[in-house]
Amino acid sequence: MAFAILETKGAIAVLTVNNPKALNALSPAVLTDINAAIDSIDLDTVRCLIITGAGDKSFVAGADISAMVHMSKADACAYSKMGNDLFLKIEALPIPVIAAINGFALGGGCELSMSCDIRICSENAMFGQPEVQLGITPGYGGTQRMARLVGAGIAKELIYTARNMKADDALRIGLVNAVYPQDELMAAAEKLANKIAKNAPIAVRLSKQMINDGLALPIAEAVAMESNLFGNSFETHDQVEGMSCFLSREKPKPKAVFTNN
Ligand code: DAK
Repeated sequence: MAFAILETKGAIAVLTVNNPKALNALSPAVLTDINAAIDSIDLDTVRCLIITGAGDKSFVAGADISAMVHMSKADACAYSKMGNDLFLKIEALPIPVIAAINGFALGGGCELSMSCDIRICSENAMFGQPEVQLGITPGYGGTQRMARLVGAGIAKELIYTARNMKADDALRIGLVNAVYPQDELMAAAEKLANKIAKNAPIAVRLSKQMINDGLALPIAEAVAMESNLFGNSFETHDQVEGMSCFLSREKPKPKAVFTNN
């Protein structure tokens, strides 16, 4: 049985983390299968990826506690690197990634969602970084991405208290963009993904790169980087088509297959 299922639907793909017996917890085998599924995405045709969890109870209930219980310090570092390398790959994937959070997003599950570009969730979603309750720290980027997404004060409260947070609170602090009834979540995720997929792919990819790279830079360097990359969307099919169609009041047709021009 694959612990990650990849389904392509036209210009979008859906990756389902599939370890339902353990509420989709991230064992090393699950991480390996997610990694392989990500590597198998055809980035020439797929323009947006959705990540969700199997079933209607859990997105991902964290790193697999049974796999960690007897780990040495060296094992723990290797396990942390395995997850961190994967989450960095998701964060840097050229196409946007939407987390469709359909239940528990705890520990490594919350961290997985934070490596995605956009988070939306179901009404029963539950977020948290419970690691300090288990005698460990977040190990898949939680201390870093949570603080960047919702601010250091709220991130510190959530991480130090290990408390769980419901969907409406996650919406209030900006951890998720929207909350839907469970049975409407995937349709909403696909609608959002298709809206992104309809836009010029080079411009969308560049925008992702600019936002991600710029967040790590002082503002003057960040806008200089934006100016440099801005030119890369010019002289492309979609720039010529998009602008000339605007002027002639026609509907632009972005290219079906990704190429560098
Ligand atoms: N790992 C392993 N199994 C898990 C699991 C997890 N994180 N979460 C749930 N399960 C398993 C349960 O053991 C149970 O298995 P069986 O007993 O049926 O065999 C099954 O899923 C169903 O769970 P429950 O029976 O507990 O279901 P409930 O509805 O009663 O409760 C729950 C749901 C999500 C509230 C509860 O399962 C729970 O509290 N789960 C643990 C949540 C958690 O603490 N997650 C954070 C894990 S720590 C690092 C690398 C990574 C990390 C840290 C450091 N380095 C190496 C430095 C990340 C750490 C984490 O993510």
